[in-house]
Amino acid sequence: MKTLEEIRAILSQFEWEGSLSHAEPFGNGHINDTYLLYDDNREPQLILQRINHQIFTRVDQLQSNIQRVTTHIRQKLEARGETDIDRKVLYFYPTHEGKNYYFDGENYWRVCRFIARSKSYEEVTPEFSYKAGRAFGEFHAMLSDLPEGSLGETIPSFHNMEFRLSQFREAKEACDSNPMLAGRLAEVQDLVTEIEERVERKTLVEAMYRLKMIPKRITHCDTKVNNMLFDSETGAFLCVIDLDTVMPGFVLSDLGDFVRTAANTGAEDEQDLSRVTFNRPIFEAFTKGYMEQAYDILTSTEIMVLPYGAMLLTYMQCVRFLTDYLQGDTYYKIHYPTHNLVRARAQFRFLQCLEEQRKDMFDFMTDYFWAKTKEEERG
Ligand code: ADP
Ligand code: GN1
Ligand code: MG
Repeated sequence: MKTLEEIRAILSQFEWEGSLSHAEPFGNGHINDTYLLYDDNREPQLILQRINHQIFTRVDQLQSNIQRVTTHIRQKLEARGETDIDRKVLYFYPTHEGKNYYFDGENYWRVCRFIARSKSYEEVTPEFSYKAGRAFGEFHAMLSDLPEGSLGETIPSFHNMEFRLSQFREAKEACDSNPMLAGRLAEVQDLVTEIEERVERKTLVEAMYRLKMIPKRITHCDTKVNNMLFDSETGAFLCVIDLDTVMPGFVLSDLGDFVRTAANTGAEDEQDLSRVTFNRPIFEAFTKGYMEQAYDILTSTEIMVLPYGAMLLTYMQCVRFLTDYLQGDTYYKIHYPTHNLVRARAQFRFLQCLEEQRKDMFDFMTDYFWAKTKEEERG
């Protein structure tokens, strides 16, 4: 935790005119450090973030992606005469040198305007899920006309399941030969077997991409339920946040990560696995909202494989948490020694719940598509 004086010194590098009364740590992120900063009137004004450059090694690329995306969205909102735009798209303050981050010789910092009277949620109702679906559908649609190549990968192969599995296998081998960690591999053998049994099905998307059956588009790649802001008074959707991982990817990833976090009745790191169940109405509401906004930009193959995203992203997260556990917890922030293992087991339990209702999810998608096709045929 930085002191107020240290925070003031960082802030003095940015084009923000005001004075700071206090700062507090904010949010539940696993990667960056977030602070909420208050002005002299004790009003929250700014979000200060330390970008974890061990993980985001391409800070320049990352900040330029964010700039590109927020500028593009702002232009679209202005063009359609939207009001209250400063609460509907993030704004990052430039430094006095005109850069969108500041390097203090050790850490990278950025400062963003705090969106007043906003709230993020860890749990949502179907009504909110529908709004979230519309929000992410609109997010994809608004960014669909950015020229190819305008955004780079902030973390190479970020949602590539083949890559995540190769990291997992390397972690297993390294763990096996590390006396400090060897007990961990024996402890997770059951989970390793379950993961290996599913490998073929879970690498399908990459194969489809190589065969040009589905495209990559600009996607968010971290559509956790708490990465969107709603108006705390009216409940209206305001803004998509946490844009570090916006990059070319598959739209099914974004549906998948939302379902993984919002449609799980348990926590991401749930210890009591009986609390982990699949709340299907959350999936259905999100999908409906999403399709209303994104239908026109998607191909029929992309639409038909969307539900697969829920299974894929849950599986991927299970593999990623387990990999980190086998590597000695170097990636995700943990709050106790077995935290990553608990997370991996909770993700696996949720995957099983999704697999049990896999057919219902695909039926829902097919029915939606069928109805939509009929509607179009009728004109
Ligand atoms: P992390 O990488 O830690 O997940 P986020 O950018 O998601 O960082 O921020 C953490 C939390 O802070 C969010 O869930 C949200 O509640 C809040 N938050 C982030 N940015 C803003 C903002 N500009 N205005 C208001 N709240 C914000
Ligand atoms: C990380 O920073 P945060 O908590 O929004 C991670 C995501 C994972 C998520 C799991 C850059 O996101 O990919 O899905 O934790 N971000 C990165 O909760 O790895
Ligand atoms: Mg976040």
